Amino acid sequence: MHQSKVRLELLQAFSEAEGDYVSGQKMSDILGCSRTAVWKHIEDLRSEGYELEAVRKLGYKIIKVPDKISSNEIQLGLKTNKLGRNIHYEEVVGSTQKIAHTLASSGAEEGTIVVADQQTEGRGRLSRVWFSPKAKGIWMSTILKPEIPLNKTPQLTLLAAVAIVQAIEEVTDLSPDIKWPNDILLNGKKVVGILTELQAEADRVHSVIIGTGLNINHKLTDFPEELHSIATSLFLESGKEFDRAKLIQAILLKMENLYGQYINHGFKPIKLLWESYAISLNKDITARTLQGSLKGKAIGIDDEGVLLLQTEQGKIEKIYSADIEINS
Ligand code: BTX
Repeated sequence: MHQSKVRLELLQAFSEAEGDYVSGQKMSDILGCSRTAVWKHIEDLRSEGYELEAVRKLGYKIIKVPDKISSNEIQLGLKTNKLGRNIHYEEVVGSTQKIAHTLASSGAEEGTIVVADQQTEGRGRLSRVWFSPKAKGIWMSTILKPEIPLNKTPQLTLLAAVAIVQAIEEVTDLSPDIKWPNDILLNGKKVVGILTELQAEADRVHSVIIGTGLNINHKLTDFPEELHSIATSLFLESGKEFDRAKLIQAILLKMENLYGQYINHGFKPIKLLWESYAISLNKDITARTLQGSLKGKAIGIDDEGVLLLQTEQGKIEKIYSADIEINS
C-alpha cells in the first residue's frame, strides 16, 4: 500500500476509535501487513509530530495531533459528508482563492477545499491585502456549486459568516459579532474576513468560492503595526491557543448544516440566525461604497441579504457592497 494511503487508513482507524485504543492486530488487518510493519508506520507518525501512547494488549492511542492542517489532520475526526472531503493542501501559496478558481473551472466537485499554511498574496475585497502569516490562522477557500440565481449569491457570504461564528462559539468560549456583510469581530476588532467570489454566466452560477481568513494563534507582534488597532486573533481575545484543524472541521460541519438548510428551506432560517449575531442593525452607520458615502440607519437586510439603509430623509437605500462604520 502507498505510504500516504497507509497513513490515511491508520488515522481513519484512530478517528473511528474516537480517542480509544486501536489494537495492533486490528491495524495489521486494516493495512494487510505484519505487526512489525504497523510499528514502523506508528514510528513514522511520531516523526511527523503525532504523540502516540502504546499499551501492551490494548494497542495504540493518539494523545496529541501536531498543529498541522494538511489533509490528514483535517480528515481525522471530520464529520461532514461533503464539505472538506476533497482537500487540496499546500504549505505556501499566493492565494487559496486563485487555486480554488482553477480547480473549480476544471471540474472540482462541490465541497472541495483549498487550505494553506501561509499565503503570500492573500486577497481581501476590492483588491485589498489579507495578511496570512505561516501557521497562525486558517486560510481556506471552499467551492460550492449551488443552483441559485446570481442575485442570491450574497446570501452565501452571510451563511458563511453564521457558520464561522457558530464554529468559534463551539470551539472557544468567545462570542463574536457580525458586521455586515462579511466582517466577524471580537471586541470591535476583525478576527475573520470572508471573500465570496463567483464563476458564473449571466444567468447561471457555476461555482461560488468562499474564502475564509481566520486569525487564530497570533500574538500582537505577529501582526504588522498598521493592523494593531483593527485586527485581533482568538489567542489575543482568550489567552488560549487553538488547534487549527479542529476549527476547520467545526467550520465545515456548521457550513454543511446551514447550506443543507439553505438548499432545502431557502434563506429565511439563515437570515434569522444572521440577524441574531449582527451588530450593525438598528444603528446609525456610514456606508462607504465605490460610488461614495451614505449615512443613515441600518434597518435590516432584505430577503436577498442586501443591507437596507434609511437615510435622514426617510428614503430606503439598498446597499449591495460597502464598508460599514457604526457611528457613535
Ligand atoms: P476586507 O477587504 O473586508 O478586509 C481587508 C482589510 O482588513 C485590509 O485592508 C486590512 O485593513 C485588514 N486586514 C488585512 N489582513 C487582516 C487580518 N489578517 N486580520 C484582520 N484584518 C486584516 C476580507 O476582506 C476578506 C478576507 C478573505 C481572506 C481569505 S484567506 C483565504 C482566502 N484566500 C484569499 O486570498 N483570501 C481569502
